[in-house]
Amino acid sequence: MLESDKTDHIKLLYWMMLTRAVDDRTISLAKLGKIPGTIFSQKGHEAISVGAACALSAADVVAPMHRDLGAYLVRGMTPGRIFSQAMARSTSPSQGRDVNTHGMGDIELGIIGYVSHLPQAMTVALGAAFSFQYRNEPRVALTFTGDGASSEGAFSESLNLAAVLKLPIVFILEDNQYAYSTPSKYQYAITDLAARATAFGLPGMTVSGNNVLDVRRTTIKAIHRARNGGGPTLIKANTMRMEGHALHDSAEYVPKELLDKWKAKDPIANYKKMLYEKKVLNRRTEKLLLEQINKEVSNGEQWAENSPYPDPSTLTEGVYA
Ligand SMILES: Cc1ncc(C[n+]2csc(CCOP(=O)(O)OP(=O)(O)O)c2C)c(N)n1
Ligand SMILES: [Mg+2]
Repeated sequence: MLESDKTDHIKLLYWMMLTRAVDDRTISLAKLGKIPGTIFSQKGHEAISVGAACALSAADVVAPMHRDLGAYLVRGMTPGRIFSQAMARSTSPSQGRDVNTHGMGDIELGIIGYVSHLPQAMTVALGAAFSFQYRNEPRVALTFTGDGASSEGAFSESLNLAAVLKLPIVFILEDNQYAYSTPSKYQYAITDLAARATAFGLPGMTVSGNNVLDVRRTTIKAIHRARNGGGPTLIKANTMRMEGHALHDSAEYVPKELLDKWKAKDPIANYKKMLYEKKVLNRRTEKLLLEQINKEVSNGEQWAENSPYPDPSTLTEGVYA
């Protein structure tokens, strides 16, 4: 294996481990009462958000949903800013106006702030893709949505318009088998959500959402197609939501056997195992990675905790209507 391939594998592992570490720490901070609002666990989704975001070029944009922490990190949002968003501090991307991933954007990093109303992030990404096409810029928009959100009208409308206009956009559908407490079988009657793309005349493909290489490879192809005038693609990534919908939800409605089955498919543990087998990873490198991640997480947390809350006198700033 080439040295550059090794570095690439280690980078993917690093982003997924960092995503999980930030997620785990945010949940702990919430349990310590340091976070207003709730937290959406990212566990099980790391390979999707990291793999897809790693396929983007610097000038592209991403419009994430609420389980795409990895995409924020890959695009350059620091753990400190993510913690400060969760703690509603003035140094956060939403300047303390919102918590968790809601409104957490940074256009300088090519991240469109998360739109709470599902799946409206798709329509904003669509607008960005339209502007790229209109201005003849070789840029692509990437957006994520969930299986539940795909039952909303804006999902179909976005796919349709993107296909008609051949827009440079890639849609990732994260099928984690539940939308809040509703399992897939009560949401839709088709067996594979990727088939929905066919109805609108764009390619729909399925990837293993727990395999970061599979996600990245497929997204790279779709981005290449979009950038070269080939139009949009829908990529459906299969995974499992490994925690409740949000912190308050113990998800007793999810069968334990299903969780056990998917625990064995953990995207990080399996990738690590593969890297050990290929001799890309060894104990020393793993230890260094962990030390680096722990440092970033604890420095970020401290920075966020030391950041002030927004000054009440700024309350109406940034309000346009
Ligand atoms: C239009 C709309 N209805 C309801 C909600 C509340 N809500 C937030 S996440 C969620 C579940 C979405 O399920 P899915 O799209 O499968 O994403 P997942 O949470 O499983 O990742 C709901 C109902 C919302 N944000 N927007
Ligand atoms: Mg879901």
